[in-house]
Amino acid sequence: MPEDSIAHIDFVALRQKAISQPLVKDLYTADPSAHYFNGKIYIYPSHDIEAGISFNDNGDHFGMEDYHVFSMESPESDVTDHGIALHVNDVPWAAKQMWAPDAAYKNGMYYLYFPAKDYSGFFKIGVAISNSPTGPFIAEPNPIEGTYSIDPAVFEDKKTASFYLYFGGIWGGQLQKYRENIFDEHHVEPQPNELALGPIVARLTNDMKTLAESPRTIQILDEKGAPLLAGDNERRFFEGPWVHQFKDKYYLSYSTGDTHFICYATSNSPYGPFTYQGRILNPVVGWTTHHSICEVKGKWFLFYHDSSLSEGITHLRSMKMTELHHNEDGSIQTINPYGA
Ligand code: FUB
Repeated sequence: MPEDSIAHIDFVALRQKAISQPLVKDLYTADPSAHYFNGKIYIYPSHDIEAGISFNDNGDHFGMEDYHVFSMESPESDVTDHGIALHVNDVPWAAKQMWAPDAAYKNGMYYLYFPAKDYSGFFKIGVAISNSPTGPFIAEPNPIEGTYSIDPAVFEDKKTASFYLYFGGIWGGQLQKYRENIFDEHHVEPQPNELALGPIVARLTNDMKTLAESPRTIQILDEKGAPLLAGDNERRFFEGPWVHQFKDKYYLSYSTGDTHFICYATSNSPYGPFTYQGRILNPVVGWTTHHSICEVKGKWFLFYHDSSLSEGITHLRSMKMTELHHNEDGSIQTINPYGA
């Protein structure tokens, strides 16, 4: 929901209508990436703060500095805050803006993937490692070579025992400055009748610390097999890619940014192309919408955020969760965050 439409919102009524309440109320948390590791739910969100920078399309007001990790014994249980797991001051290459992270588990070790701006102002993606899901995580000295932009999400393909890193976001996320992995300051978002930009994917090496291949752009197709155009703002990729698997299909879900939907597309391959299927989440209060999808004991959950606790302050968000339902044919039921 855009900022200019919040002036008339009755937040008390809206919070009562909301289908779920913030998981945490003493901190602002956003972009929750949830995983079921060793019988427990772990959530890796952004930690929103008031950085004192006014709103702009570059997202400079998202001035986050650290990450906390949260856990839940079950979907119904209380949330435990495990404190600071990584701070920007402990990442040699990162200057600022610790945006949406994700985590992965492999062979007894936990890997936290995070974007931040380097000292030249470019977003890169780093990895930090711990032997505990709650950290503290020790950052590698340099960002992962070949990465750029924001919103890392790691998908483990259990069929092939491979891990894939997805990333990308336009506008403040800088993806529009790249074509075929090459940066050019003059590149801008494509014109409405040109092909939309897609999220980026690359398989990770066995040690989880580097890319095993050159990153490739994912195409999202419409129902006729034509790639989505940049002017198709209600369906095209903007930021926040996430991949999950359901009944042998790969599901790519993402935010449409300026139209504020979480949408999804499906494929037979983790590299795509993915075919657009529909909406998972209708707009929430606040400009951004960002999610993850996690299976817990045969039930599926959507983790997302909104700005209703801060009464619409777009960079002070609260993570939430609600059950997500796949239909028999594999389609996902659209969720209305404030009821029907
Ligand atoms: O939290 C900062 C940015 O806002 C994220 O990286 C985007 O996905 C959006 O949620």
